[in-house]
Amino acid sequence: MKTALITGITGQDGSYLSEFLLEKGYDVHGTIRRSSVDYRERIAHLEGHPHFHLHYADLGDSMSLLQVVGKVRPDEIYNLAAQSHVQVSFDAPEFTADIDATGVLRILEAVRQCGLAATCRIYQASTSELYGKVEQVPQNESTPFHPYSPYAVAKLYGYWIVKEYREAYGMFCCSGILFNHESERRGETFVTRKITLAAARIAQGKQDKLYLGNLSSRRDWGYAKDYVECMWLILQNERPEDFVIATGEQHTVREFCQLAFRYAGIKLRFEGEGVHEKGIDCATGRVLVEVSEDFYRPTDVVNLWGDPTKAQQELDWNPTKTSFEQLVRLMVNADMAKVAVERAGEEVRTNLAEYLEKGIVK
Ligand code: NAP
Ligand code: G4F
Repeated sequence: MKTALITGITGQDGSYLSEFLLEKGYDVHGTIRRSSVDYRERIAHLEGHPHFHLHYADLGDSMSLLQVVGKVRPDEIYNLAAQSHVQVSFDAPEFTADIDATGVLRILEAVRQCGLAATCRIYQASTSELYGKVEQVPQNESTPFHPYSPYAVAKLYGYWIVKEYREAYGMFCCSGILFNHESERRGETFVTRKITLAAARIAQGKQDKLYLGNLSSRRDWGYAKDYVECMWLILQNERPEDFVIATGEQHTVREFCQLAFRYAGIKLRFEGEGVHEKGIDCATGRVLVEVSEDFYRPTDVVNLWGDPTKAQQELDWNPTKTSFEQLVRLMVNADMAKVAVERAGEEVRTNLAEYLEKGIVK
């Protein structure tokens, strides 16, 4: 039985990767952080599984990493932990650098210090944000990098230090340059999930309006569940190499928004430009989407479009397993159900309060 260690196991990708590796028969270990609130929602269903184990560690704390790597002695490490929000990296650039850049070095050194350099394979969660102010479309493994946020600059260090350890010490460590991947488990402040949740709430009368930033920004959006398979394939490859993981298809935030609202039962038309652009409900004339400068970034990456040819040919990976339309639909369906359950809960609470007040129930 192979042993895997996943940092960032509570995140979107960590949860799907755990399920995938457990299905493959791995003993899965993950690192978690102490929090005053419950943040293990995405992995709650796995707790109690005989091959699923959690350990406290932080990417900012070398001692904790040394301890967990030394104890677990993994065959494979998937370093998914990161401050992963680009906009937040402008507000917390030093923290982002510590975790997303130096944190990668801490993992590599922990593996070396524990005497596992020759046996442990390491996957680093790199990103299409490295292409930043893009110099070529679509982007592949040879496209020049031009990072365009504190997050991307930190991730660029992660990319290069992985390459350095591969060349200097012969370690099997690789970066997956992953383009945006989404799911019903995506964090609620990333644009796709923010849209699907708002569309569901607006459709069910629980929200009036959605405020967004740059509607013309383009992304190559894939399904997270399909992408974790590729992380694994990268570590099963004969040689340690870096791969671009993307669908090869590009859409604007505006297109995502229009489709999400359509699946929630609302036909939107967009009018105006820049901060004055609005998304209007064709049936009622109500303005449902507005632009707010609060969601503009000091520098924004606006043209990401990946070329997954290398992963297709060398890893035999299928980039179009889940289409863009299927992705948007499954996210909207999940949020429609989530909002319906919340509404039902509210109704039960309101009725119960009324019954208690009237003495109908005691
Ligand atoms: P996510 O949902 O934001 O999850 C991030 C994970 O990192 C969480 O488990 C978080 O733990 C953990 N973490 C944050 N700071 C940490 C620290 N100081 N020490 C230990 N753990 C820490 O991100 P994701 O979407 O799953 O992405 C996974 C990785 O892929 C990230 O490295 C991200 O930068 C990268 N990536 C993502 C995409 C994408 O489109 N999703 C694309 C390219 C690359 P808590 O739950 O405790 O906060
Ligand atoms: O959903 P986003 O916040 O994702 P972003 O910045 O592309 O980063 C994600 O993908 C990267 C891979 O390329 C990962 F490395 C990273 O960890 C993360 O998972 O924003 C997408 C686009 C941006 O151009 C942004 O300006 O959507 C635009 N946008 C427009 N309105 C918005 C909003 N983004 C957010 N978060 N919120 C808005 O209201």
